[in-house]
Amino acid sequence: IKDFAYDHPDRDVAAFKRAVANKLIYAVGKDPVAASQDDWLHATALAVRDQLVERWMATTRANYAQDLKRVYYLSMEFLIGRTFTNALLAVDLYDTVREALADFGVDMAALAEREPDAALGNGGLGRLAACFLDSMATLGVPGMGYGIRYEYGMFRQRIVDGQQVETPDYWLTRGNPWEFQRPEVNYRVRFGGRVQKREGKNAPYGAADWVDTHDVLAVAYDTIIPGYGTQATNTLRLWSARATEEIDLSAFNRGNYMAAVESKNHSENVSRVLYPDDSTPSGRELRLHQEYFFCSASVQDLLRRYLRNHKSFDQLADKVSIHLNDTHPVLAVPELMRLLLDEHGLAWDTAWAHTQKVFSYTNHTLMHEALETWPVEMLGRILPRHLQIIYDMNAKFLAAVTQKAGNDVELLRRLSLVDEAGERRVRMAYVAVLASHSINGVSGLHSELMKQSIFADFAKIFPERFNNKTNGVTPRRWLAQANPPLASLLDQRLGKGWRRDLSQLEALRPMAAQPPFARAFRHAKRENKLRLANWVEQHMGLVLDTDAMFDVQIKRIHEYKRQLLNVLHVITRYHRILDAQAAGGPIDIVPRVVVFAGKAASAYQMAKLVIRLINDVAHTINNDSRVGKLLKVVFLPNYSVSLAEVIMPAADLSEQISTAGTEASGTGNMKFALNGALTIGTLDGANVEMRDNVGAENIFIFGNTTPQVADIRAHGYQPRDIYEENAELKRVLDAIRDGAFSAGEPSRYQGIYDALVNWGDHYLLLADYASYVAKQAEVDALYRDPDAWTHMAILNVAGMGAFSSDRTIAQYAHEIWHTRPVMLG
Ligand code: DL6
Repeated sequence: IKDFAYDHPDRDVAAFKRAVANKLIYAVGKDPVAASQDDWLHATALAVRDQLVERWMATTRANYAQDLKRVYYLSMEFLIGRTFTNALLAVDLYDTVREALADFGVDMAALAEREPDAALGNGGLGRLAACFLDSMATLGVPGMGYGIRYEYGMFRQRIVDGQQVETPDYWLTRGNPWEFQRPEVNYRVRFGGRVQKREGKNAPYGAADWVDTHDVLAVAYDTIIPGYGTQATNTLRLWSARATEEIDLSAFNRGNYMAAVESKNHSENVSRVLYPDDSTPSGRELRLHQEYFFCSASVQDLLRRYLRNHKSFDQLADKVSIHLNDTHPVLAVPELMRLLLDEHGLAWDTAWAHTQKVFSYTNHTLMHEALETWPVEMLGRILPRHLQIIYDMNAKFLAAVTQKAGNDVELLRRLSLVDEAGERRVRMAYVAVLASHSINGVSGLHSELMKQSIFADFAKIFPERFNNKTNGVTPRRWLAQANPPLASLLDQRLGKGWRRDLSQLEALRPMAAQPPFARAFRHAKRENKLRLANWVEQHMGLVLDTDAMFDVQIKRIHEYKRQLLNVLHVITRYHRILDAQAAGGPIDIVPRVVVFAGKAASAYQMAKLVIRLINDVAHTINNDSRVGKLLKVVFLPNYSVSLAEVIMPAADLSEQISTAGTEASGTGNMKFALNGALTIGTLDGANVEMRDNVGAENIFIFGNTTPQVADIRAHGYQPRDIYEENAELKRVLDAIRDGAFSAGEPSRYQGIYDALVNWGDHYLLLADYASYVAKQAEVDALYRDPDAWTHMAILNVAGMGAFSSDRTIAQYAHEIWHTRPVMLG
């Protein structure tokens, strides 16, 4: 490849200038004197991408030559965010490119800000997938992400009159310089039709023909995923839907233009939007189409790749691992079975044995309402062959259970892949569990609860399949890229190695007690707080006091995450300030800026009401002259990966306050602590392991534990009693109910009051309120002592080594996928 390597700029500024100028003129087609910022960004991205291509080809060739086992990570979501800075850091060209652009009079930081986020995900699960891709490439795990190239990513959130308004996120307006379209890599994905049993003495058991289908083409788009500090790269392959027929020419010729493109539009809608609103039946059907669309294309693609080097399927499980990121890709299971049975003529038992060895599955939620099930009627109409295969899997499984455990009808009903209560539905999580050799949760607590609750019966039958893989985050994006001031301080003191080996942060422990280091650490935090304050002033016109504690809760808005509990505390502080003012005495309260950000699902009315309440409370408090600098509340609109990169490093306090037993892991909790925030949190998800790693004395834990939550519920929880008994809480709730924050419409928040006081307070906010408020007082006390605060913050950073996604991926690779890293010359 060296012979063909184009003018290799390395770290040579002049050469890189030539490369960018060439791209600008010959690829973007712009004269440098007339080029816009976006043109420069595009040209620079193309020049940087060239640097990745050689590595990419070398890795691909090595993977084939070494015939390595590959991991296919199937995920409906990859919440990648921006690529530009990440790629520059990966190829170590950050300074070179900055200088080259500066010579053209172009400010690289301003360019980087113009790149749209690839918001191809909703939240935790999608962002985890992006961190995992980064770690797989960095560790040389031969892998590939498969997903959907949504044209419209996660909606843009605007706050209008305090309320969330959703607008489309068309992230591809200016094209995407990072992707390679592969029109030649396309697969036919079939829907509908009917199944014909295959007859004749040569027809293997279970094989069938699926006919009269309506087909859509899946076309590949590839993005290079660079590893850090290695030549190894991986690929993210995203599928885009194309119609099999361009337009209906006869309809067009008759002048019926709408009809001419109707079928094309219908087909191509499949990859149009991330997570269409599934509150309507047509939204749900579209989602099922999406799920099958990307599963089918991906399984066809990986089988084609396998069959390039192998003549039979005997080695399939030695060469292929398919990982299911939650249940959204579970249709890959019956799809693999269908292809092996119907297209490749394998016998059922052989096909099933391969399938079970190939698949593994990660569960990300215990919430009953989030566990996917599909109506049998819908599956049978859209994927009739797959429904048959699922029925066959179920029949064989239940027969085996009966043989072992006898005809225990109750047990069989519980284990069945089909829920027969009410409308018959296929339980996709059960299909995943039955078909996978490994089933993992994402934190120690969650993995235990998973075995005790949703998969209790399966865990008894297949105990060896269940395991834990605690989540992690990539230090490249969440420290090196997001927090340059802290990263450069760490580089000075520890060297640069922490980027690939986060356990090196341990060496910070002794430094926590060294005043010069503590001062430098505090200085880095201050810079980050200033950066966020500037952002808020520029975008929202609000001036923040950077001496105040930045108290931050940023994540999806959900009742179980309890943003509302945070609001109860904010109003409590507000009341205390007003009382102290009224009493005329000195006000002895630690100033805080309370920051919220997050999107609510468009159909989730309660979450939207919480956003409105936060904004109403912010409006009232921020405009109350009695409060001044003592309390400010900000809701930052349109939470995204790139906004998180600005917020996380600026936080003093990280709010991780879900009801114990509800948050599977959390990864924001890790990002905050890695950036030197202290955590106030419940013993939920990965908070438990964070406490173990940083030491219980260095984290603010409050609230009922998981067994206590269960106990409270079992004994008939009475939130109204708590409300009546706690005067401060009662005053807060009454203020919300009586319109103190919604004067124009006093009853606006009656529903929130009722949910907490009268309708059972499902997530136990009132049960945890007193403990939360008391713990917040401890937080205040520590903040008054900056040295002690900084000491603890440094110890938190030092304790985050275990929460690198490199550690997580190394565990997946060794314990689940059994892959070897690629060797590059
Ligand atoms: O495992 C990644 C992440 C966890 O850290 C969060 O605790 C969990 O809520 C989140 N789950 C999802 C579920 N999305 N869906 N479906 O994002 O996964």
